[in-house]
Amino acid sequence: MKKAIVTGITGQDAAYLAELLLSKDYEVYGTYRRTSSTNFWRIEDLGIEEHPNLHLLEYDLVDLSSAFRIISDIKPDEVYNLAAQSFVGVSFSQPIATAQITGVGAMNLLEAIRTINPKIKFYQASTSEMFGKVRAIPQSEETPFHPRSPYGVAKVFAHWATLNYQESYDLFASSGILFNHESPLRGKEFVTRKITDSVAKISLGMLDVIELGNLDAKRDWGYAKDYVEGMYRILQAENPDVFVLATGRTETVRDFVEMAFKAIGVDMEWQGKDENEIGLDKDTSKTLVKVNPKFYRPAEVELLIGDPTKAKNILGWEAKTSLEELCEMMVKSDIEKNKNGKSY
Ligand code: NDP
Ligand code: GDR
Repeated sequence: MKKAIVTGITGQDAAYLAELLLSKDYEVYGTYRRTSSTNFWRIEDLGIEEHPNLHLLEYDLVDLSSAFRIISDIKPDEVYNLAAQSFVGVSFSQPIATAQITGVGAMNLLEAIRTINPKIKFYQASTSEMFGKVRAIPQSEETPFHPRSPYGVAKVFAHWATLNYQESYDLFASSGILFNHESPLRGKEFVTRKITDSVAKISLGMLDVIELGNLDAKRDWGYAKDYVEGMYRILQAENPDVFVLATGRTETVRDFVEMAFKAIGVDMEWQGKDENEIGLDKDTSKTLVKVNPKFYRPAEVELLIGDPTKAKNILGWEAKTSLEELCEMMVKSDIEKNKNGKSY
C-alpha cells in the first residue's frame, strides 16, 4: 500500500486529493495545523473523515523540525504540498507570514526529503499567480513569471526551490502550475464562492446586495476535482517536470456573477463604471451587485488564461467540467447549505 502525505487537509484541494488517493488504496496522512477550533467540514462533506486509511497529523509548515519528524515517522512514497497561506488579498497585509508559510514552508519539506530519503516524490502546488502581469496569452510552462502579490512572490520561491532540489539532488520534485479551480468546498473568501453563496442567500431572502471589488479581472476557472486528478498524474509521470493545468478559457468576474444569477433564473444588466458600477435584476431593476473599492488589491492580476497542451500530451489530462456546470453546482450546493443553516 502506497503512503502519501497531503499537507493542508482542512483546505479544498487536499480534501479532494485525499478522496482520490483513498479510492486508489493509498494510506493518506493529511496534515492540519493546530488552531483553537479545528475545521474538518470539507473531509466531512466528502464522507472520508472516518476512513480507516485516512490519518490526521498535526503539522505547521513553518516548523522545520516537524517536517523532519513527519518525513522520518511516516516514510511516505509521495508528498503533496498543498498547504499555504493561499489568499492573495491577505498576502498584502501579512507578507512576511505568507513568505514563511507559502515560500519557506515548501523548502522545509524539500530539505527533510533530501536529507531523510531522496526517493520520496514531491509535488508543489504552484499557481498561475506566478505569471501575474500579462507577458503572454495564453500562459504556458515557458511564460516568464512576474508575480503581483507577496503570495505570488512566495510561490515563485517555492516553485524554483522545487526545481532547484530536482536538479541539485536528483529528487523527483514536480511543480503543477494550476490556474484557479473552484468547487462547493472553496473557501468563501475567494470570489467565486463568495458570489455563489451570496446568490444563494439572495434567492432565499437572506441578503439584498453583493459587494465586490474588481469586476473586470479575468480568470481561467476550472473544477477542483478535475485538477487533483492532474496533481496525481504529475507524480505518476515518468520524469519530474512542470505542468500547467488550466481550462484554456477565461471569463471576467462580472461574467461569473451573471452566470450565478442565471442559475437562479435571474437575468442581469449593468450600469455605471468602475466603483460606481452596479448590477441590476433586468426584470425588477432591483440592485443586486455593488462595487466596493475595499475589495480592490494594491496590484491586480488582470488576465489569466492557461495553455494546458503539455499536460494533455504527456499526462492525458484535461479539464472536464465547464464553467457553467461548475457555477450551477456551486449555487445549488450553497442553496442547500444555507437552507440547512450549514453555510461554511
Ligand atoms: P485552501 O486555502 O483551501 O487551503 C490551504 C490549506 O493550507 C489549509 O488547510 C490551511 O489550514 C493550510 N495552512 C495554512 N497555513 C498553514 C501553516 N502555516 N501550516 C500548515 N498548514 C497551513 O487552499 P486550496 O485548497 O484552494 O489550494 C491548495 C494549494 O494550491 C495552496 O497551496 C494554494 O496556494 C495552491 N493553489 C490553489 C489554487 C486554487 O485555485 N485553489 C490555484 C493554484 C494554486 P487552515 O484551514 O488551518 O487555514
Ligand atoms: P485569486 O482568487 O486572487 O485569483 O487567487 P480570488 O477568488 O480571491 O480573486 C479572483 C479575482 O476576483 C477579483 N475580485 C474579488 N476577489 C475576492 N476574493 N473578493 C471580492 O470581493 C472580489 N471582487 C473582485 C480579485 O481582485 C481577483 O482579480 C486564487 C487563490 O486560490 C490562490 O491561492 C491561487 O493561487 C489562485 O487563485 C490561482
